[in-house]
Amino acid sequence: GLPKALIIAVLPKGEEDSFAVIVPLKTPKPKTKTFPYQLTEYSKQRPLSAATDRALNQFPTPLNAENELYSQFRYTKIEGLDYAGGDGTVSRRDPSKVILENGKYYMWYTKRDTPVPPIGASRAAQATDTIPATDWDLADIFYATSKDGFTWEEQGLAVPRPAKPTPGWRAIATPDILKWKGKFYLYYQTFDEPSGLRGDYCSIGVAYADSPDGPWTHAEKLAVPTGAKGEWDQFAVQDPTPLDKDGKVYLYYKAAFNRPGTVWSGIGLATASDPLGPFEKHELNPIQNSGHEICFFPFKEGLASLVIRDGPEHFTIQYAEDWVNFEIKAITEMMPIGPNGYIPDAFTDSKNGRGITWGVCHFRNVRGPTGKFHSEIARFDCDLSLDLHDPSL
Ligand code: AAL
Repeated sequence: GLPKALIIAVLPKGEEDSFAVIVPLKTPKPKTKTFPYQLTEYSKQRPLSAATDRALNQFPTPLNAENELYSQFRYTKIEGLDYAGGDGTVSRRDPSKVILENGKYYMWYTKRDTPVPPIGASRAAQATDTIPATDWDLADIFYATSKDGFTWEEQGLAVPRPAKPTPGWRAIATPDILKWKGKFYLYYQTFDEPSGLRGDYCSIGVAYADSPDGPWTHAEKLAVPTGAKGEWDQFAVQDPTPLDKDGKVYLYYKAAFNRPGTVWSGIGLATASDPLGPFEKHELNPIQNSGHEICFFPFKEGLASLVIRDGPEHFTIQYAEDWVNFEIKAITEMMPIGPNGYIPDAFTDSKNGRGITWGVCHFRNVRGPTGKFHSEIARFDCDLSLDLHDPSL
């Protein structure tokens, strides 16, 4: 007839260590404690389950709204971009960071405008000069500007596919922007075969311009080639994401290693003293074990990262004070796909990154009225800023 356990609830206002715990009656009462308990102190007095141990002793920050690097995400359809009535022939995806220049927001992205929708990676051998294999096959880099980040106007082609045999002649995709000493650099994936033929194989190329409106010059030389045979990034280097730190270009990229076969994503870092290279791959690569498309932004003295989709740590937000050794700071949900932020301090090397409140991403497999699919760029909003009330954000 006696109860087997007591539920102790400790809920003092404002105490981070508030908790409720079921204490079996056999457990000797902690002698010294009066409320409020310090949870970690108390936990030393009896054995912990693996899960409680992780929660109390291994996660360095609270996984809740008080955590600066925790956020959920809100999505808004953007106005002004046309998708050919959703017939699958026009697709936009994988947008760059948003930058503010000449009083306008700019973004660059993959645009495919082909006579027919893609036939799929598994049928890549049947792709032709006009029939795309994947959504980003036969694509070029376009750009759009906006006054408010919600309505965008496409300004046209920024970088076209170069002529054969220059790398990227088949497709260029997934760009990101760097502003460096008053000039602009676009990094993107270069494909020399239809994506899907052997895998999603590509390298990283670069183009440069004096103005965000171009004209852009596609550098003949690759910025970041794939790794040598047997290295983790031997098949593909993707999603280039440039930032600057200590007078160097820090370029993060993904390699879906283990391909062909199970996709096991890793994120690497390559650095250079000049945006056109040569880039040196970091000795600790891959520096993240998870993630797909990449979104990094300076945060305090370090670098924060949205870790999305693939890998054992997907759907987390991570932080590396040294920009190399990342730790999980938050676990979240419904993260943006293919995102990049509006990062006012992306290129200031301030050592005091302020975070982000919005950016752009894409939605894949948007179904049109005739049942065909394409990708669309959307806006996301979040709360990953230390200056939420700063009107410049
Ligand atoms: C995206 C990105 C890269 C891939 C493909 C187009 O999710 O990771 O850009 O190559 O898919």
